[in-house]
Amino acid sequence: MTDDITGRVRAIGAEAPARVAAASTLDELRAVEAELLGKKGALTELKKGLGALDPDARRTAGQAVNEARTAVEAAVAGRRRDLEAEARAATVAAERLDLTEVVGERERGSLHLVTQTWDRLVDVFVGMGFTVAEGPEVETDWYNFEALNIPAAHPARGMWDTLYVDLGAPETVLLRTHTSPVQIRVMTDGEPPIYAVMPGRVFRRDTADASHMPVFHQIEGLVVDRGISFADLAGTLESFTSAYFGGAIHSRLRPSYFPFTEPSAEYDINCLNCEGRGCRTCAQTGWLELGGCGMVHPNVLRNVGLDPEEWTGFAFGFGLDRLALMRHGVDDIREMYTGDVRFLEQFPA
Ligand code: 2NL
Repeated sequence: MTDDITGRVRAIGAEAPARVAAASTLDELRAVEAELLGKKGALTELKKGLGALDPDARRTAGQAVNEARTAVEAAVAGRRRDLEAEARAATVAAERLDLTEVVGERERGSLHLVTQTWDRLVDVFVGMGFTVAEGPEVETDWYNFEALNIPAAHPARGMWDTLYVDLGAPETVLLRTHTSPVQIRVMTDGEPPIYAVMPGRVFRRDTADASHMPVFHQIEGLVVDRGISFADLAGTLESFTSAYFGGAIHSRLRPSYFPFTEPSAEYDINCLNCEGRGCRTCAQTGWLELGGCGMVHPNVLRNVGLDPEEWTGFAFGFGLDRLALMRHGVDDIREMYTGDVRFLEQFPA
């Protein structure tokens, strides 16, 4: 009887670690704990039998019960710690929030096609020894017309549909219709020799269509020095043409009329599409008109206080937007000013 109880108690104590370890959840562990240590558990049941034993056997068996109890309690406590840690780790993993964010690559803009064209033109002229001058966009009648040999009553005024500004006497303050007033300012404020280009925004009272905008851009050039001839003008424009468009593109001058130059000429370049062979772009002529030019009119030189017997010069001018359109095969100038990113993105730089 004694051996029986003590033996069974010891067996329980020996089996306990394996049974406790087999519990894979906290609920299972509680069940194992109850089976071993609870009020109706195995050890409690065996303990009830101790009263029937003789004192020596009772002491031995009682000691075995206490040892078994201690061993079971330690095993349960250890397993509980492990299971609780596992449960906490599972909760943390399940409730984990990903607070990181993938930040897309930053998009880089680019300069507008007009600005790119402006910069390249200036680069080429600076490379040829010209300086760059800029001036006001709101001008007076003198700088925009009078000084340029275009008197008020002159029919040539009709060449420019002018936007007047409500300042001073009627029709005396205006939005410049060309960059030529800057050339008048350069000649008035400085001394020859002058080798300068003037890029800038200009304004005409025009309805927007495929080839006209009321606001557009020009670049003009001016040379004033001693002994400047028409050959210098032709040579300068030919050098510019091959520097800007490449060696396959050449220039030609055709007689024309401007009030501020005499003689005057239109400035053509080989068609950029067919390089002069003839195609639909140039109506089979091989040539595209880029701008105008001529020898500075003696009246203009007098107007800025220069003696035409001492100084001669040439000037030229062309549309910057028009040039950009030709160069890139764009068929509508309005594309330049609607700010549609699908158009602008085609000219990254
Ligand atoms: C064109 C033609 C031209 C000029 C501009 C000029 C300026 C002064 C004196 C003489 Cl101060 N001439 N500039 C000369 C000839 C033509 O421009 O078609 N521009 C878009």
